[in-house]
Amino acid sequence: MKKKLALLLVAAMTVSGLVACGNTTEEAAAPAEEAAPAEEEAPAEEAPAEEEAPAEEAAPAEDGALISVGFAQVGHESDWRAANTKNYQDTFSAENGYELSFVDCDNDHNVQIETVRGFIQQEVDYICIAPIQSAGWDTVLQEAQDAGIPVLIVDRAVDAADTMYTTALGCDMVAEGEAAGNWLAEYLNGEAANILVIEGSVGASATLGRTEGFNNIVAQNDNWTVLDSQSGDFTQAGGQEVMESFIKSYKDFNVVVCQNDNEAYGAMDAMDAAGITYGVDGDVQIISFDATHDGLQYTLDGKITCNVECNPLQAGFAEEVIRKLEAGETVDKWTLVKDEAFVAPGIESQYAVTMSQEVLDGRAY
Ligand code: GZL
Ligand code: ZN
Repeated sequence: MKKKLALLLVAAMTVSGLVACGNTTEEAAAPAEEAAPAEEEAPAEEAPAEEEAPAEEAAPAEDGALISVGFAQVGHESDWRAANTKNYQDTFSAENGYELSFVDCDNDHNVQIETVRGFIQQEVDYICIAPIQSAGWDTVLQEAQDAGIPVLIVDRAVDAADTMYTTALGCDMVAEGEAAGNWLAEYLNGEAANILVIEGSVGASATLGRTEGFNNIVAQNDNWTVLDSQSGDFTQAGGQEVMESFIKSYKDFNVVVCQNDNEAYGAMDAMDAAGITYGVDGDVQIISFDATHDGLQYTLDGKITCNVECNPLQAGFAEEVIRKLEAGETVDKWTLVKDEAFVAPGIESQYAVTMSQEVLDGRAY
């Protein structure tokens, strides 16, 4: 919204001989306009809807105009995603000077592509994309570039040249997979492992990276066997369904790797139903990813033995980039969101923090 009005202003000023500001993203100070209604977050159970929220009086940023940001979010598949969504909505608020168009793309790549096209037509100032899958982005990223709209790739990665977007930020998923593997090697201390893997959503960089990283360490341990590796789509139902099928096919497994906490909860339900014991005192060690609050509670309780964090509070990094671009500064191509790993009480590890109530109470999400 701001862009179109500002361009008109710039045109008017140029015609009248006034010099307009140089930077493409630096807009002439458009008068504080009635904030256009931002799309409300699609309620989790429905398909993403672009409902018109009632126009609300928004506190303008210092130069009087709201910065419009379109955010094409993966979906609402996990607790991690809910924390990530809330963090963006809290950060890109009207009182902070933003008009956020948020769309929950419900884990559907085609919906996500069309959502980004919608932001381009809307002429938002910035587009944030948390890509559901890594492949298939070149065309729409080119369209955004042709429209002169900076694109931030957030949380997950795209298989596109980094000249196709302004910046990317997120965790190092390969490092997360390797952290899980390194901890397991330390914990097993030479013992054999028969491993089942419940992968995340097919084609997601979080899945690809964690799988690659973990397998890098599997390759270093001759007495480890990955019996099977199936996608649980980062959901609890998916984790339970895959674990139930694993239990039918495999008897002698002693490690289950779940690529996020919600899958781990599903896997635990399936093992409970089959009378299979897990955790520090059980027959099966569970490795999980995300280290959400509930995931770390299970780790503190010794049910999940190792939990590799992936920090969802990333909106601040995105806002910092936008502020720099607004100020005409250059930005890094990549911002790493650091994370660490946690292990159940009683386990000492060079790769992970030993859980305690104090550690859990000190977590921000
Ligand atoms: C990781 C993120 C993943 C989480 C899952 O950065 O993309 O997606 O691990 C979420 O919980 O669904
Ligand atoms: Zn991560």
